[in-house]
Amino acid sequence: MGKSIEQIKDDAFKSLETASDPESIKELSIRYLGRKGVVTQFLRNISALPPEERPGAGKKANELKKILEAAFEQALERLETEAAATGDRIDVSLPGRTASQGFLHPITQISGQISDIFTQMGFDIVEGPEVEQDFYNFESLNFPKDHPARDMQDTFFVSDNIVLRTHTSPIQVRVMEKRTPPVRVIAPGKVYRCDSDLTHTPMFHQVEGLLVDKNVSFGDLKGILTTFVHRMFDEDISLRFRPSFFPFTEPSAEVDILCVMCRGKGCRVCSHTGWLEVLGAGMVHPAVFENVGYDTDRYTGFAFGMGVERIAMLKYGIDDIRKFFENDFRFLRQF
Ligand code: 2NL
Repeated sequence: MGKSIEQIKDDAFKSLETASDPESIKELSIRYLGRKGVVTQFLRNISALPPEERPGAGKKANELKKILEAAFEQALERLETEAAATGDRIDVSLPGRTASQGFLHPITQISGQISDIFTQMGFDIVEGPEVEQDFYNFESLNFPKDHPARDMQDTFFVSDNIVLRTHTSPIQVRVMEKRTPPVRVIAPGKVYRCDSDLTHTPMFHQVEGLLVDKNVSFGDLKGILTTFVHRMFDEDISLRFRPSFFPFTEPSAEVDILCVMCRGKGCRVCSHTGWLEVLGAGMVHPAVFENVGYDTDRYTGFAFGMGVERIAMLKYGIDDIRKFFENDFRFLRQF
């Protein structure tokens, strides 16, 4: 037979003296008391001893088993108390790790600011489908059948009769079908055009507005848009209403502001004109009112539209629209 119980005990205590961490104490416990451990093997081999030695050896081995169990447990407890008293305490003076806070995308922020300015002036926010029927996107808005905007080049066709909306005007047509004047709504949302360069992306955001009532004049349109521009950009920036054309308004105008970069002197941003185009607008064309069943003798109205990316680019002096869609955090977190 191998080592005596006394030798095993000496070995075990010597090893325990040098064990300095919980891992090695657990290993020792397995080495001596585990299923294939030294003490366990000893007890198993007792039957091989001469009969008269068996009771004494069995008793001693069982005692050693109890002694070692207690010794290992004590050693573990001692290490834990030491650790708690020294190394592993929490250092309450360490600076904490701050959780980074999320923020809205700049386009969402600007779109929200635009909506806020108009809701303060009594406009309701309305939404509608991004996949639209030809009637709501073009026909009802007085686009002739052969108008270039209907072309494959500008419009994403889903089928002959179904398109991705190219503006948010169809939302307002749907509102006019449902409500009788007075109507005062703004329609923000995503729009789609087959176009891609420095200032165009295939999807962009638009806010359109519509006001219909008795005796609505072009002067009312100028007042509302002047207030909007002053709140959006700068309380005393100059505006300019320039004659233009849209199928759905008559008369139509494009609205410019004095260049925010050079204040009218002429620079690269305003292509040396001194002015920046921010909006399109006009008095709703009678044909549009007829298409939704409004009495053109009783009601007049104005409408306007703007690109949210364009407003954001002018406000922040950004020259490439694609920056809004690249999701580069270093760009986005500046706003
Ligand atoms: C632009 C120009 C405009 C409208 C949008 C409109 C809507 C209805 C009836 C008549 Cl339901 N007009 N919308 C009117 C004039 C201009 O947008 O430059 N948008 C980015």
